[in-house]
Amino acid sequence: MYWNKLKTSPKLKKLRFAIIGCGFWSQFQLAAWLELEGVECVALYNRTLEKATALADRFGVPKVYDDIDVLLAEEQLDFVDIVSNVETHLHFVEKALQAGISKIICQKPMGPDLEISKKMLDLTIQAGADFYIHENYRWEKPIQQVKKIMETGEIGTVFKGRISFLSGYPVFDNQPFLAELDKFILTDMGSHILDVVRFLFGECRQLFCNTQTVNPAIKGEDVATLLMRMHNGTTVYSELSYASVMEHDCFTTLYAVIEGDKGSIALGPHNEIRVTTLSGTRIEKVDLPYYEWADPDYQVIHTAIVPTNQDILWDMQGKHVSDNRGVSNFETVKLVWAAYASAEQHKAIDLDHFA
Ligand code: 89V
Repeated sequence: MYWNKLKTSPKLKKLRFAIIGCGFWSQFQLAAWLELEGVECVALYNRTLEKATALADRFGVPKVYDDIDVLLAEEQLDFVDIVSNVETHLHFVEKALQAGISKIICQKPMGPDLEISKKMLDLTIQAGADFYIHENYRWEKPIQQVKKIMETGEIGTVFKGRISFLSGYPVFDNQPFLAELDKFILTDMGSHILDVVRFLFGECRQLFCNTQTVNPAIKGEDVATLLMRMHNGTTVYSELSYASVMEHDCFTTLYAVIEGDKGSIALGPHNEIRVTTLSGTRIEKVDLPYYEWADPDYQVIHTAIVPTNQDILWDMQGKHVSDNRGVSNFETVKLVWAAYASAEQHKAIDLDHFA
């Protein structure tokens, strides 16, 4: 499992990169890069320079810019890591390509809608650039462990799954722009959950989705419920909510129940996995790595940024092909927008004939 292989060769040349966007998420993204060998953050960009300066001072980054053109002209970069708001992703991808940068990482979701996401993917393919989407939930340690157990065959052939994210966490306090999105939970959290669905169960053939807005203070939907038929026949039910009051709040992990013909796997609170077969139930507790920079409220996902970055770095170094490449992540993007189409049209969407 990748979690056990986090090593890079110190002999390789360090890849020089810049972070574009110094909002809430950038401090964790940068701190996670600093856990790895083989990379060097040489510059930060933010349209408000003070934010870039504060981050640079904290992490010892030598240069800051509030003009992206100047940064791209002055710095010798191997890659850029775009951590800005989704509306600006295309703009910065275009800027990087124009500057001849051949490796681009961008936060999820790829773009603010399906068309712009497709445009980003096409532009990077046409330019021959390596394009990655920073998708970290499939790298959460409990999710990796669930996948590992599935692959042992202990629960037999999987026929059904449930993936849940039910939360009441005041996510808008740290990321106020989320309350302003016309499309909220499916783009912000659905991008993660549907990517995990693909990671665990393969590609989706058909889906049905219902969305609701429960919190009157936000623009977009905060509840989405999906039923999916996968290519291999597995049925997956997935529920996402930021309007839930639960005994065990999911933020920021996922709960899962996976059924096979010989047993079941349940991932629940406190990163505990319960595996049940006819012989009984055994319990595995997944211990997370500790990073002093990780916010305890976000511990599962913040600690997953490190293996995500490592996975992308290995791809950039030619060591393997990452599933976080844009071309693979676009399948997740399609699921998100098929879910909106289903909710709007009140009907199931056939993925083979979508986008
Ligand atoms: O993981 C994320 O993409 C974050 C949050 C947990 C708030 O949704 O935006």
